[in-house]
Amino acid sequence: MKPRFYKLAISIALLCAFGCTPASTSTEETSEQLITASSTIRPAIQTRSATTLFQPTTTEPLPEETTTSTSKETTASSTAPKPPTSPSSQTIFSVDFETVSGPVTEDLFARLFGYEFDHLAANEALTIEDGYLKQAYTPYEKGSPRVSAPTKNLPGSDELYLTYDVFFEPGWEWVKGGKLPGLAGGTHPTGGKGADGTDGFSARLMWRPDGELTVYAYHPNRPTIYGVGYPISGRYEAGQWYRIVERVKINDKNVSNGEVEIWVDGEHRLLEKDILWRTSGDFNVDVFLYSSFYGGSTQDWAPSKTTYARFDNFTVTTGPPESFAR
Ligand SMILES: [Ca+2]
Repeated sequence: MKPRFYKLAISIALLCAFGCTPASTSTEETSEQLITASSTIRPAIQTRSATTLFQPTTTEPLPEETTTSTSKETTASSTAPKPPTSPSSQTIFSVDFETVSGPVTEDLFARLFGYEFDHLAANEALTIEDGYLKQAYTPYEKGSPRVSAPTKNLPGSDELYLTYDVFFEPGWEWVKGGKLPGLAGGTHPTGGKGADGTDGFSARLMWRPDGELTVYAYHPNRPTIYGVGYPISGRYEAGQWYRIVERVKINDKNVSNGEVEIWVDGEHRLLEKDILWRTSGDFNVDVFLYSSFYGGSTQDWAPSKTTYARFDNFTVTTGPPESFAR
């Protein structure tokens, strides 16, 4: 068995060990019902200082992993390595939602982030209140409406870090899973299309049943047309903030040496190596992909009622962020 398929088999086995169906590693998505709109927001390449960053606070440790994990993962312990630091890390954008409140329009979204977005679909689900971004997830026949906003013109890099805080409000339902923001490149493919190595990739996160998280990746070596899951160790709960840091490193063209790495509240939770994000494609890590919805594409992915999640402190940096914990 080739090493790549062996690794994918491990990933699939892990997901299924957590109680999912085999289909869960290739979550069905519909084409994402995007509402395309043009925008005339100022061009990109705006570097902001990291002055809005945050004081670390003490947090309760995450629940211990209760099942097997891959050997690549680092479990939390007092001897775990500290997150990396880099004095040369530059902030591409940092958004803390402290200056405005109310409904989120496409123009407001672009102004806050300082970047034009390819589109902002289903933005009526988004509001800003009390210094964070709040998303409503309304049940419908395919999960919940696809709220999606990929940046345009983000300065590309062979490696970027995305940091954000997420809080699933009390009453949250995990159901079968749904999408969370992540880094991407090129045409930022999702929805069972693209990612043939020449066009682009995506590396969003997902929540999974019972509070598990995974990286949900589109790249040319995935086993189906849908994304492949790389489970993030730990189990997460509604009613508390988590800080996610995602590092994505592009691969050398046609060489399987790309990576994705995840920390949660400063604890190292995933390092997936040997990824082929691109073959000959002329793109790198150059998209922040806001994307969040329940699904899947069938009714059984939908929550039983409208649920809510909060997001805060979206930051993209060229190196490790200033703080890995809230
Ligand atoms: Ca805030």
